[in-house]
Amino acid sequence: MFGISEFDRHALIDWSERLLSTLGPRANANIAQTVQEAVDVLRQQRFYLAVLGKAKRGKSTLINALLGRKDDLIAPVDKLPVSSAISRFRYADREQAVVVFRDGRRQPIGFERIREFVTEDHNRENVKAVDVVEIEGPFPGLQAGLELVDTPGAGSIHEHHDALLHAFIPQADAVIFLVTARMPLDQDELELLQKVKEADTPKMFFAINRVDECGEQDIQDAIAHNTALLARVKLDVKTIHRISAKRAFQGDLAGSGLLGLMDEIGQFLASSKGRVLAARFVSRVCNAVQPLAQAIDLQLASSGKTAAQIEADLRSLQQQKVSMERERHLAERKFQADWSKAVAVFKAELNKAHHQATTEATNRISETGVFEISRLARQLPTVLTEIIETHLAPPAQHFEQAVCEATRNILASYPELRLADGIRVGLLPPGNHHAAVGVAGGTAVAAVGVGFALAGEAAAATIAAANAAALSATTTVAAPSVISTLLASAGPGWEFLAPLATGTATVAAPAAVTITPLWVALAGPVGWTLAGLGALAVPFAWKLSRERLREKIVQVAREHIDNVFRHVATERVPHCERMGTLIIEDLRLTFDTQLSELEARLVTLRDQLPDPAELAELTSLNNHLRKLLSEGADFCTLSQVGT
Ligand SMILES: Nc1nc2c(ncn2[C@@H]2O[C@H](COP(=O)(O)OP(=O)(O)OP(=O)(O)O)[C@@H](O)[C@H]2O)c(=O)[nH]1
Ligand SMILES: [Mg+2]
Repeated sequence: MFGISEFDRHALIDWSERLLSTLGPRANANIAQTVQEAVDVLRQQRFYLAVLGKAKRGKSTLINALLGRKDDLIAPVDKLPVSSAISRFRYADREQAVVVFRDGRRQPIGFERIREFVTEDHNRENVKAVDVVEIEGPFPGLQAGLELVDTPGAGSIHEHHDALLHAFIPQADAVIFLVTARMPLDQDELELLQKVKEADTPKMFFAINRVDECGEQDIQDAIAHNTALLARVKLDVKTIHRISAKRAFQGDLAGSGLLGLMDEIGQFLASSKGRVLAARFVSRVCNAVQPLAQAIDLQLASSGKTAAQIEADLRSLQQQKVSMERERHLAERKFQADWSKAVAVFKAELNKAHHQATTEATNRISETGVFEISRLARQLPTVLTEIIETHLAPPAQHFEQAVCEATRNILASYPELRLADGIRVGLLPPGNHHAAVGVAGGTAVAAVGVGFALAGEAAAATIAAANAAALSATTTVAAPSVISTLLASAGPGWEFLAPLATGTATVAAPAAVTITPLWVALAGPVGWTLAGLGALAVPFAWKLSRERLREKIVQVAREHIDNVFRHVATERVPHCERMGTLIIEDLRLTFDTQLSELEARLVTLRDQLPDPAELAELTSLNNHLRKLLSEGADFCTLSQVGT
């Protein structure tokens, strides 16, 4: 298996060492430790391949099969939800297991004790506070640094599994996503897929497991269904593998379908492992250094002022805060009114959509020929999903447009404070934020991290030229998260429109926010797309006469459409109603917090103006740092070309 070349590895490690030595004593223990950990991972070429899926999809069985185990001692398997903690498997000449606890303690154990720490039976809800169990042994296939990761089942009755999983997913370099053909993908699985997508996991392998339990038609249906769903959430999956982990575990590798999956994994590792490792390394190091770089940036950007000028800014800011209250109250009242109207319209359109969906479903079923009826029974989840989505999407879209409009208005009319030298303090909608970042470059990006974006063309030029501009820019408070999420999800005129039926969209402002379009969010826990519907097709598929079957399908379809619309009306609409109030609270809180941060910063600056020597040192450090950080980005590009 190929990895990263010796030459590239040295270059990357050398780069991180130069970065640390440039920072000198400013590099605190946290930065040094994170960089050291990243170097360790790179040296050992560790590549985490995690198996993910809902409970009982066969994840631990697959791990045992891939490790060539004859027993389930190290990855316990059962009919009830089993795995309660994360286990990692890596190659070593000797067998050993170490339990790593959340508080950092490490306890070596024998293989026979692994069950005590990773199963719901012995470590219920992970009461033992296990962070991970590291298991080593002469496992075939793991010699080149590949580490397999077994995870607890998502969306099981054990809620803590999801928290564990969500925290782990961003660390995975690649995942094998396991589903089964008997149960169509449900809401829990869709959410898990979203998490993988949000984490930008470099690669996902997808497999339908337990195919030995199903007929060919069920497998074909599941493949078609999953293909459509993966396309809908815009996840790029080359092949949907059909496997039986159990058969492979029992020794029938050839008949298990596992060879195809292993082949795809091998090819990916050969072609891309180096690129993934390099990119991961650079991003870990850059993320560790970024807060410090931001602080330096901000200090420089405000260094041109005298203490008296800063004092004047401070007083002016405090006076305007008092007088802006009335203006703010008016803007909020108008927003509340617009929002309530949007909700009322949505409710009315929802009723209409409910009726239309029921009529369409009934007509489709009635018009289906007698010989096609059994097939329709099997495809019912997909058919109903389509119908519901078709009718639910337009009202949801209208609602999105109306509330986005209301949100844009409040952002535009929210008060703005002006300080000396043209400093303006105001809320910035995420769309403009792109422009701000574009203008002010690194400084603005950096400043966002501490709550402000410094922009304004004149100031940006100064910052770029001398890295020492005063606070004479537009000081812009990034729009609060709820609003960015909402605005990012829809509304004409926003360049990052998330088109209907897109699972997620990533927006770079104010920090990277990954959002789900509102109309998908509306489904919420109902998950009208599939949850629950999957069970419909199975129980009566072949057992009833065709005409009885038709009646039954109509009845079940109506019930499910009723259920979905009822849930949207009773669960999601009230949530949408509350969102308006939340947005205002969020807006207020964000603006107030950021104003106080700005005040505190001004006070510090007034009292501790850096002397010229300090400034010169800071400027030089900043230049070096920027150069090194951009060198890091170049590594990723180079290694991409090289592999
Ligand atoms: N028929 C069949 N059963 C399988 C297959 N893979 C796993 N199973 C069975 O499915 C059940 C669950 O398997 P596990 O490997 O424990 O599933 P898991 O996904 O790790 O479950 P959790 O740890 O609870 O999330 C066990 O009874 C396995 O024997 C398969 O390919 N075919
Ligand atoms: Mg398991």
